[in-house]
Amino acid sequence: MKDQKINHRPPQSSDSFEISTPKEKSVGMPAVVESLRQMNKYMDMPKALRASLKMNQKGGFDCPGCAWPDPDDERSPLGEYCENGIKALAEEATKFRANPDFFLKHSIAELSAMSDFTLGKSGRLTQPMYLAEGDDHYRAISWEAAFKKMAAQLNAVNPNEAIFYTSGRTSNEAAFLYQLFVRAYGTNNLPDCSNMCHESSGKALSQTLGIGKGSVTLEDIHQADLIMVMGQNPGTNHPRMLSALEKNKANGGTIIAVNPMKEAGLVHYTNPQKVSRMLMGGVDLTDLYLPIRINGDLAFVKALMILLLEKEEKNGGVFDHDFIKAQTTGYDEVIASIKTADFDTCVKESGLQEADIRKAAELIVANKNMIICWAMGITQQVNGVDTIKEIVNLLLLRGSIGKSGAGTCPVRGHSNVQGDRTMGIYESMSEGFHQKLDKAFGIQTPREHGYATIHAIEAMYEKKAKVFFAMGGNFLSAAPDTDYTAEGLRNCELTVHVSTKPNRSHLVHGKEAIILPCLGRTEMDMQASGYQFVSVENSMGVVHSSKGVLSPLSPALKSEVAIVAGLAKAVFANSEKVNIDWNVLEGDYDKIREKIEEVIPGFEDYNNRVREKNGFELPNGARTRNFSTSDGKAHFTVNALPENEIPAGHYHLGTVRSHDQYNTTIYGLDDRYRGIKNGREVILMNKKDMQLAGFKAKDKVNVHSIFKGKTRSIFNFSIVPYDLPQGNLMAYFPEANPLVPIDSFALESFTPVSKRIVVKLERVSA
Ligand SMILES: Nc1nc2c(c(=O)[nH]1)N[C@H]1C(S)=C(S)[C@@H](COP(=O)(O)OP(=O)(O)OC[C@H]3O[C@@H](n4cnc5c(=O)[nH]c(N)nc54)[C@H](O)[C@@H]3O)O[C@H]1N2
Ligand SMILES: Nc1nc2c(c(=O)[nH]1)N[C@H]1C(S)=C(S)[C@@H](COP(=O)(O)OP(=O)(O)OC[C@H]3O[C@@H](n4cnc5c(=O)[nH]c(N)nc54)[C@H](O)[C@@H]3O)O[C@H]1N2
Ligand SMILES: [Mo]
Repeated sequence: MKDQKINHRPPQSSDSFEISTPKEKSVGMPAVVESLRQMNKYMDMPKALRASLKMNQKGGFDCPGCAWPDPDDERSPLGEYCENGIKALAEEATKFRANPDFFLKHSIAELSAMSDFTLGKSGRLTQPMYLAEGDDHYRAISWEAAFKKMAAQLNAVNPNEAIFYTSGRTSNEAAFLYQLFVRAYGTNNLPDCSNMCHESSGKALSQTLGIGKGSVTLEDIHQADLIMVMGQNPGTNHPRMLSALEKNKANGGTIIAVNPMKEAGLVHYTNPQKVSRMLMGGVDLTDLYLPIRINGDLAFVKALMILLLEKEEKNGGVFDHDFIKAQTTGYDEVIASIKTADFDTCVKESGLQEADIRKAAELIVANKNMIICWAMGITQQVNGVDTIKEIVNLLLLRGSIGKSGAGTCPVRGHSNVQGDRTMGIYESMSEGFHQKLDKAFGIQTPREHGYATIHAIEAMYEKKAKVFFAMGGNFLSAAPDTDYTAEGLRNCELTVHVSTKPNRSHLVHGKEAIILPCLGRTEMDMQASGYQFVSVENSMGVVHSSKGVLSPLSPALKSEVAIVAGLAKAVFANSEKVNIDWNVLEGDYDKIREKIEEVIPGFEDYNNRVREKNGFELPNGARTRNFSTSDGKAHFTVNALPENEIPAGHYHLGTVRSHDQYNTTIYGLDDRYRGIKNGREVILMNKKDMQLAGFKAKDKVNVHSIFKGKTRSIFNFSIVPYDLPQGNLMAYFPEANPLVPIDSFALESFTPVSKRIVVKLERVSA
């Protein structure tokens, strides 16, 4: 068994699949049926119903899915849930168990031969598991022994040789305690999933508007005159956003969607919680759909600005001069750059029809208050930071910031990814933060910046890091360049994962490996002082509580807070420098919140305000036109057009989520809206491109990504004809991750370029 190869790439999930016409309508009855089917298949039904009624309800738990906010007053009695929220629930509260017997039955090699779908469906982890050096099976271990082993290893290395990753589901309380432990231990190596996600937004927004978060509230979305949704697929990834867009339409709003793919959720929506809407057949959401070429967004926004300037110079009234004069800098420079930009080049680079861009400009001028929403189609590009700065330019010209119905809306992914960052999960926190943390706990934390994700992978690959600890997530599969990342993890002395379910990162391990099973959001968290709740921050900066309702599926599960505290106690058992009472913090989360209040601005009176019905809003300068930049003004910036040219015979490939997955967790093998059934190893391709290259539907190809002289490949993927701009291809994340080069990242934010991989296709002969 020992020398059997461990698959670090996901094996084929299915070898037969069907293609049908993509849908133009989303949600409605099929979504309700699918939710029930998932609950029925993976959960005990009474438990499932009880839990679903508590999801996103006051006093209940926050959906473990996305970070979209909940409405204050109008939560549906059916539960403020959505199809993909239910799938997230069914996944976490599953009736299946990956218990010690499961690991005794299957060696690591056998587990790695399972597809991601099968592996995930094996169920919830129930016991801490340990893989000894040279062993081929994980075996049950006690918590105490696990903490001891980790502490011994952590105390044997230099703290900067250890890496502490966080995925974005971790609560504020757990995240704060975790970063405290890591910094008290002696490093700022705190990479997180945000590095691969909205880091470009954070960088661009903090430079231009003085805050790395979006500026709008849910009410703004309802009230905006115009919403432009760029590089985002809310029908699948933020389904509750659709009911906010529906409300915007009902209030007379206009929606523009900018996306290479015509996503069903953006086109038409039937609200599943309103019987009348189900009978009436729903609403058309998007007024203007712009099938942009991959990474054509910056050119598109520039083209819009050229047209707006023309209109401004002709008739006036387009730019908000009062605002611009009083509260911005860089206006003259940006106008000068717009004047020298070439409109035809911008049109060509965007891949859009000139008439469509003119229509969009007219809609912008006709509608006073504008919000721009965006997600991964914008951030995961080499020039992602610049594109977002260009988006800010457009909003600033219109004065569309810091007033009702206007502003920036980066739509966050994981349900507490924004909160984790607020809590200090970041490799380079400010000096002010460190000083307060030091004072609150009587410690001296290191100031040297740590590794973000890409640098952490490189450090492991180069053997500069020896311990990898992950608070949630599935680092191997989520990270770029799967083969390279796998080698990095294998170079470690110890890899540890705090997880709810088995995933591929458990199988591609260091010399020793540990899996620590934790409570999920849905489960009751009992500690010394009693029943605990945690808190999370949604995409719009509202902090609110989340309380699990289901009894934990195994008595051995620990909360993430208890795991951090347990590890800290073991690591600092003989420490003279760190003298923190971890038991007090673990036993009563109010005590952690008191400390958060001491260290992090905006959390005054945390324990009282978090108990209020709708939680509380964190301060947000951009929302009130108080820009916390160096000069207190919003900054216009000049951003060059990116270089998108590729040699003949090459394509741009983007990686996206199907309707049946949560990042690397595969719920099922279908992508209902896109008409793909029972298959994930697919390459979506324009029909004309297929003809030109001589491909038929379902032809098999190997895909080669060529970057800086190195070729990376994936094999035996099937061509699916799809309505995409010519020259653009799409495939699913994580199957296509081996193609994303480790050294291809967004400038300034170091976000892997997952949306524009330069590839060639090679036919696989039958
Ligand atoms: N059910 C479910 N919910 C989720 C997730 C999930 O996996 N499943 N993941 C969560 C996470 S962590 C995140 S970050 C979010 C992700 O949410 P999204 O950003 O919506 O996720 P992606 O599937 O990456 O989709 C990106 C969209 O951008 C488009 N696109 C690709 N390239 C370009 C481009 O160059 N320009 C433009 N304008 N568009 C482009 C794609 O066609 C696609 O519609 O969702 C969160 N919610
Ligand atoms: N090619 C490509 N790569 C990408 C992307 C892309 O669009 N294309 N998107 C990127 C983005 S936006 C993101 S955010 C990252 C996501 O990266 P990650 O956050 O690392 O990945 P997930 O798949 O969300 O993690 C799933 C695992 O988390 C664990 N888990 C679930 N719930 C909990 C919990 O409550 N507590 C704990 N401790 N563990 C839990 C389970 O064991 C599960 O297997 O991937 C990035 N990678
Ligand atoms: Mo994300």
